[in-house]
Amino acid sequence: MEKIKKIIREEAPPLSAEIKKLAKEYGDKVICDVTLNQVLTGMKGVISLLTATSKLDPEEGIRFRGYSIPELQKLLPKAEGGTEPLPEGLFFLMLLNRLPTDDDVKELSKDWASRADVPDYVFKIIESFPVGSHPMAQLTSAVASMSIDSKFRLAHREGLIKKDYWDLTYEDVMDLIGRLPRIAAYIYRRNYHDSKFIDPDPSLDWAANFAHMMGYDHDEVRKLFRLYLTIHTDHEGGNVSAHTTHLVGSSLSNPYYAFAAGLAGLAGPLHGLANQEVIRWIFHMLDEIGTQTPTKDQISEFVHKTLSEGQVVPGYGHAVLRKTDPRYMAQREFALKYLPDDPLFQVVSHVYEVVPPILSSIAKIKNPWPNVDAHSGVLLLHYGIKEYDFYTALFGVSRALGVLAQLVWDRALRLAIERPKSQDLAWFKQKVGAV
Ligand code: CMX
Repeated sequence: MEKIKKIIREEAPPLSAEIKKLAKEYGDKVICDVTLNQVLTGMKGVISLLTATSKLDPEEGIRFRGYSIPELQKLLPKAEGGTEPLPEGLFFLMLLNRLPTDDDVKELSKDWASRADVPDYVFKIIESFPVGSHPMAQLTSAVASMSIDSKFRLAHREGLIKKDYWDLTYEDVMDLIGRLPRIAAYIYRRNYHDSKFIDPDPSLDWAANFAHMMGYDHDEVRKLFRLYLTIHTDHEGGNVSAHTTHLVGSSLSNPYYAFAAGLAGLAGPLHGLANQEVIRWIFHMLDEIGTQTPTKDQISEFVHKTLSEGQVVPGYGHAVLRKTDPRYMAQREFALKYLPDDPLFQVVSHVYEVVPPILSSIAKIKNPWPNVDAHSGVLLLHYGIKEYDFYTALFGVSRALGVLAQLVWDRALRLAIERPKSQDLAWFKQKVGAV
């Protein structure tokens, strides 16, 4: 989209100059002390990344370029007759730091649709996986494979100059976002629907088209997909999928490699895979208790059992958040509106009442509240998307929008290759005076 490129072309040089000036004048200022505990617990709270697209407050939750989820639900353009924001609009906001008009969003939809053709070799790679293979393995490989066509990679080989890095990165990012729903839907239909593939409908918006290619054309599913693919996009820069995409991209690896690496990180059970684990855990609980309508006491007993077996309660806790995740609340509100009587939603609601007090009583757990993954599965199940090992792929398609918008700015601002310093245990012991 020429309008997007024009804005980046105009805004990147002064911003880049501002960063250089800041570094020159204040580069020696200390901005963050680091304790041994922080090093040993995954660098929590160590401020070491420059991310523009979103910011996470422990109490309030995520804000995308300053806007909370309820604000975005009001302010972002919606599909005709739709109630939920279109993910296209959030991408525009994250990328350009301004709210899009209805026309901006329509144009973006069209642009992505025009880039949605997936090369045949990608389908062949997916076909080479045994049917039933985990969708994240297939999606990661499919995305990585497209690096052979990366416009950035090919131009870099021909001597692309630094100030144009962002332009070709942008082209790859837009191609990748355009293709992702088609690829994910192909994996879905092949794994679970006897390879009965459904052609894209380019007249639909990005989210509705994705639902359509998966086989779901119900108006409420479209609404759910728009919401789902909006709220999962970004969670500032330090989470595993965002940080990995940034880190790998910092070596000038092309966007396909960088995002494939991010997807591999998302596929861990402590991160995005938790959305499938939540449903697996709930089904296991219902099986074991022997009812679809467990009481709170029965749920409590099962939670204690999970903990006593040394397992985590999936969907609860967070590295940064210290309150209920607003992404959980947005999904709960959707459920209250569209599926208040769904029996599984009742179970999820009971779990929400039972789990926080139990986790709060365990001193080491810093956040007893639910995160985004505690709620997403029940909504998908309600509409018949029951293949829960696909859920992380849905998360991944959404996550592309945030981390790839940031990747464009990483290149536009020419952020440096990442290279923190590591030390061995002896060094740390000496440093803190433990020897
Ligand atoms: N159930 C049981 N124990 C939990 C827990 C939970 N839901 N959340 C944290 N803990 C435990 C940790 O495992 C850790 O135990 P050890 O010291 O024995 O290793 C201890 O409490 C301290 O953890 P923390 O500082 O509170 O949390 P972390 O920042 O280390 O981890 C997270 C955060 C999300 C990985 C963790 O809360 C967890 O495992 N939750 C369940 C999995 C989950 O829902 N992940 C999805 C997160 C959202 C996303 O990225 O998609």
